[in-house]
Amino acid sequence: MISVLHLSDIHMGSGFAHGCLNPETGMNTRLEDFVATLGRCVDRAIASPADLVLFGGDAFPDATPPPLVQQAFASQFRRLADANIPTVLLVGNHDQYAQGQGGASLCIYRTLGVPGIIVGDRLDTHHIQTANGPVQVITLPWLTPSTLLTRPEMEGLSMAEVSHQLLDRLRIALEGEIRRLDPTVPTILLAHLMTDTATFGAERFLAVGRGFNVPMALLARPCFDYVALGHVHRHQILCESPPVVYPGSIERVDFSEADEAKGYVWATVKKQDTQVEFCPLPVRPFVTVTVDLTAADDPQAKLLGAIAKHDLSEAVARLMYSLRPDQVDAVDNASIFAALAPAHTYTIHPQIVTHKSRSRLPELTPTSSLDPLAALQTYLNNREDLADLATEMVAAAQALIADAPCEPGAVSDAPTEEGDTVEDEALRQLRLL
Ligand SMILES: [Mn+2]
Repeated sequence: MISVLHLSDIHMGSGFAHGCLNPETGMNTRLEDFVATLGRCVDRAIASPADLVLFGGDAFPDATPPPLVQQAFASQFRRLADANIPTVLLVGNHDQYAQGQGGASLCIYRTLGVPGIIVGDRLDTHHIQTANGPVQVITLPWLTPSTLLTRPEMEGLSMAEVSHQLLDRLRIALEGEIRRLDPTVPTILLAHLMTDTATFGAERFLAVGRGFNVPMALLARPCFDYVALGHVHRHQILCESPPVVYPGSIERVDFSEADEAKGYVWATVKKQDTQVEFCPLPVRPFVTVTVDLTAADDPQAKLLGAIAKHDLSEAVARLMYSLRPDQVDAVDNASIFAALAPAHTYTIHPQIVTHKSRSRLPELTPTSSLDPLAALQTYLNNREDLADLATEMVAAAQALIADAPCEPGAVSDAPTEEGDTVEDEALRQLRLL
């Protein structure tokens, strides 16, 4: 039986806007949060101890983290190396350089030859000797079309055809690894990918079409005793036997993760009999206070009353309220600041509602089932100011969605910016395609 600590999606160095400068350390408090939380995972691995630590990818928000962030990350994983706990660092989409070529930020660990640390930047099988016996770990980093297909092979193909080809190649390559496995040794597949059955937040709905989804049938197979995944920030167990698990991100990366429990997975891996346990981490709460003052006789009292209903202590808070133009003077900012003071940090997003203002289009709610093109068209129909650009935008979007063999999902789990509407999100996705 091999004890495995499986964590993923650290994204260290993101969300600085949710923090503030700690005058004692000169560091952003959110970086300190992420380091402390990663530290808790490492503490557990050392204390129990774990026989193996698996990291499912996305160490940083991008492939070029600043030295301070790189160092904070390294100093935690160094503790595992010092404790002789073998560790596999998988490369996620955020860790790869822009075009998926030329390595990743994590490759420095292999270059330095850090003992016990393995970098998974390609499909490969690693035979690892742990304190409790041998284990085989197949690493499957984030795939881009260029990983498995050459440019001439992709020419003239639609996104869907590229995905199809990519899956075929993946299936063959994975089969090759599986055939060479030792059937008597426990086997783990460590992969950074999106499965066809994973649940995303509604804010990611419009990212479909970019996605390269790996079918569960390729993962949930008896040749694997544990399938350790990364990429999706919401913890979920997709299959019981063998366990196919996303531990989720270890910290809240943005407000869309406000209601998600954060943690890591403790797995006891045995041939055909692996048990998993989700271990929650005590992370900083994200709290949104939303209040509509437009019908209030006493807007100030209603606003303060709404804030008082929430426990803001040590939270990353945001206050979103709407009011009529004639109510602006009835709101006293100083007392709002005082009411929000228990929060770790807060932002205030007032919205003045006039008769002429556009409200959210009912057909563009996060749960609407419009495809991205129809959503764009609906949005443009309601934006007279964009009329001159509308035809061009739709044509560009059509060309991008239908033809471009671009990086699938390269931004699919990028944090959405706060206060964005679904429409803004749709536009941003299209620009990034
Ligand atoms: Mn990812």
